[in-house]
Amino acid sequence: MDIRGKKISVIGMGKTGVATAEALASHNEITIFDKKEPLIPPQLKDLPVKFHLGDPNYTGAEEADLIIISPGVPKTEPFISRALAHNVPIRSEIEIAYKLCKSPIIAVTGTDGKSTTVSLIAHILQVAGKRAIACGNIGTPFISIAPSTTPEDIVVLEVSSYQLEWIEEFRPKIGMVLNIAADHLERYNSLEEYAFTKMRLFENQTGDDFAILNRDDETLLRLSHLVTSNILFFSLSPFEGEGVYFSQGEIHMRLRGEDFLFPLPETALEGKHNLQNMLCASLASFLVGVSLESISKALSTFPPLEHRMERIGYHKGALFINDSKATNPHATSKALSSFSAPIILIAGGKYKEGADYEGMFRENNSKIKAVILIGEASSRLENIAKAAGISNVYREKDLEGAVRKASELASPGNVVLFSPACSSFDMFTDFEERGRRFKEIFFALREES
Ligand code: UMA
Repeated sequence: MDIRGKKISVIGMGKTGVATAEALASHNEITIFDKKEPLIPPQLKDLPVKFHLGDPNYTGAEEADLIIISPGVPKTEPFISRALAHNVPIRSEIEIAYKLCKSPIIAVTGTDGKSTTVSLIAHILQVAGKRAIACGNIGTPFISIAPSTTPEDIVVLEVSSYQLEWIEEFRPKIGMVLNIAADHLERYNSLEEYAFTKMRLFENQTGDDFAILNRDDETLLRLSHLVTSNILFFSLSPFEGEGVYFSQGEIHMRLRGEDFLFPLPETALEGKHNLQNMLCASLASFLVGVSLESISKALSTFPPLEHRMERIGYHKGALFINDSKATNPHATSKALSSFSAPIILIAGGKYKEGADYEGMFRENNSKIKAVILIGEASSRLENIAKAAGISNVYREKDLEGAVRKASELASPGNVVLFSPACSSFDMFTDFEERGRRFKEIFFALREES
């Protein structure tokens, strides 16, 4: 679809909607709709953009040639059926950005590890002298960089299931799904529907493209028949077939029948989940021509991201870790499994319906010394933790109380892990604000003693 000159309704005036309006305003008639009344950002003030704010019905949104929908807007909003009844096409921002983009795309989706993997791939490519641009769900909307891309750049795009709901031709050169675990079940009717949405990443790929899938993930293995491009697997154990695996300290790749391997260097990334992220980032980089030597060098120089297993320091001999990005029990479980030392876990926030909290506590109960809970989910999580065999469970009214309690309970050699397993929206704007607050409290506490 050629969108120049079209009348477009942009739904949502967050990062996506603002970037979409900015990118398209000079050639299109744009109206932005938002159910709330956010402040109009300065970058839109001088553009020929109309605003329809504070109307939860988005009245008139369907009177357009095209609707571009923000990821946070669910498919159940009634204006969507009105628009479809009027044959008004609805697309996500990544679909429109894809059409404007001149670079090959490496797209990364999955429940956990997306941002780390995207940043890692971009880092490897940059170390190898390539022009890599990390964007998408990681925080910079794809459409904000797409118009200025060139065929020499490589876009490394973090994609959420929300963004895949309204694609049409979006086709990454390399796509990868890292894992599937129960998440966002308030938006999807089942885990299956969520997983199918993620697999849409591959729906337009052809025999010229690559699909990288986690062989250790049962759901992905089962859904791999949906892929029509070249499938490559990654795994933590050796397997026959094309892809990448880890064995005896080495990363092994097999491509077109040829074997390549290199020793895993010392890296700042901890845990099995990060090893998986390194495997698929290495494979994707190798596919776009980066040497094994450059990959190894880049793995050893990659700094961990803020709010993801971020070591913030020691207090009373205990190591404090900020893993605020862990917004579901799957991510927290992985964080817990990264340590052998006794762990004081600070968790809680907004409960994720349908997610496996019981499994998270049960699988790790022998190493959890205490659990400190905050937020809306705390009473439900307390019952679940106790039923899973954890006796030391405390509830605190806020994050500061939780950090103080953790410091009281901590002994030298312990790990205090802030990995909430819940979203942050009951107490904070987002996981970043939550993580920053955790760090502030930690540093203030250390200062006091
Ligand atoms: N809004 C409506 N109607 C709705 C929902 C929202 O009008 O039904 C309005 C809100 O009032 C607000 C705006 O839409 O003004 C917000 O839009 P949005 O929720 O789509 O958020 P953006 O600011 O555009 O950010 C989005 C992603 N947010 C979501 O998917 C919820 C960001 O991912 C992403 O970084 C950004 O685009 C750039 O691509 C965040 C996220 O939480 C980090 N993602 C989820 C995740 O990672 O689990 C999927």
